[in-house]
Amino acid sequence: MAGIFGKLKDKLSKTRQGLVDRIEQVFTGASKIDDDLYEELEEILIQADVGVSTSLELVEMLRETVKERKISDPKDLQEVMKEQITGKLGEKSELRLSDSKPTVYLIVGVNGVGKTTTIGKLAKHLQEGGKKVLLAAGDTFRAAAIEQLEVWGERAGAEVIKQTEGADPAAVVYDAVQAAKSRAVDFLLIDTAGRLHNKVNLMNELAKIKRVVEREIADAPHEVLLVLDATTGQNAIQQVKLFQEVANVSGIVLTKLDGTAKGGVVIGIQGETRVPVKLIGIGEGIDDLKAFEPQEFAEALFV
Ligand SMILES: Nc1nc2c(ncn2[C@@H]2O[C@H](COP(=O)(O)OP(=O)(O)OP(=O)(O)O)[C@@H](O)[C@H]2O)c(=O)[nH]1
Ligand SMILES: [Mg+2]
Repeated sequence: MAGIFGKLKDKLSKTRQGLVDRIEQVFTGASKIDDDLYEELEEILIQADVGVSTSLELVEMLRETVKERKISDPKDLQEVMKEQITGKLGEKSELRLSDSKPTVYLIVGVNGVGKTTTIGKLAKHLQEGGKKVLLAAGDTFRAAAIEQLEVWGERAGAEVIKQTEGADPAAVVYDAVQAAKSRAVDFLLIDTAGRLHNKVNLMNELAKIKRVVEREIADAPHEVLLVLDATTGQNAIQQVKLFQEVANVSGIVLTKLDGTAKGGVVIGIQGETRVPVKLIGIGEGIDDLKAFEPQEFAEALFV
């Protein structure tokens, strides 16, 4: 049985081809370790969306290791690269849980990145683990957004607190927090809009939602999860900076890693922002959400 690891490996195949296989070709094709090799490597890393500064750092680290360990055969470099990339991916970072009910997660991100889908998948996972989950339809900008969340709620077996299109999202969230407290649910997952009339409105609205949650439950939200679409590559890193300013992002959900060659962006995100990737999306299905485990991710890329 290939199992979950096999599935992950399979979903990451494009990233593996664009990043790891190309690195390997450089190492196996070279007769010696020289500046040309380092330059080629740098180019591949940057092209694979690892991010310029993280790419430069990785190459510099490789140069130092080559000197330290007196490596002369380019074929020995693949293992060193794997070690270094695994190091850049950091330690596993778990979702924070509240000591008392409910644990509240606020889900933010620009439009179309996969916020609502992620909430549906996460709700299913939590419900399966015996937890009671409530969803808040904080995206009141489009009627379809509320319906979409309801469809996911049904699939996951989680109730949805909603108002009508155009309602004040902070009021929906207030209602949801009260319901979560009175029904003693384990988790409240709050969906938010990815697009409003303009960016300033969007950011103000998020700040307002967050204030309502903070006021009603002392240490909530327990996570502000920023959802990023891996297929946007370097743009994703810009989005972290934007949302950090208003929402104090505590974790990242990186979606659409399946079928993209831009999965190297996870190395850049971990290298260039201080926000840990906590979950990854590897498909549109309800079971296609995984905890991000750096070691396992690196193995799936390199094996
Ligand atoms: N392949 C793939 N598709 C995904 C993944 N996550 C979400 N999607 C798809 O991305 C599209 C947008 O997902 P939504 O969940 O509606 O995104 P959103 O952030 O809620 O979008 P807005 O509400 O418009 O801001 C849908 O077609 C999803 O099926 C993933 O991990 N892999
Ligand atoms: Mg949505």
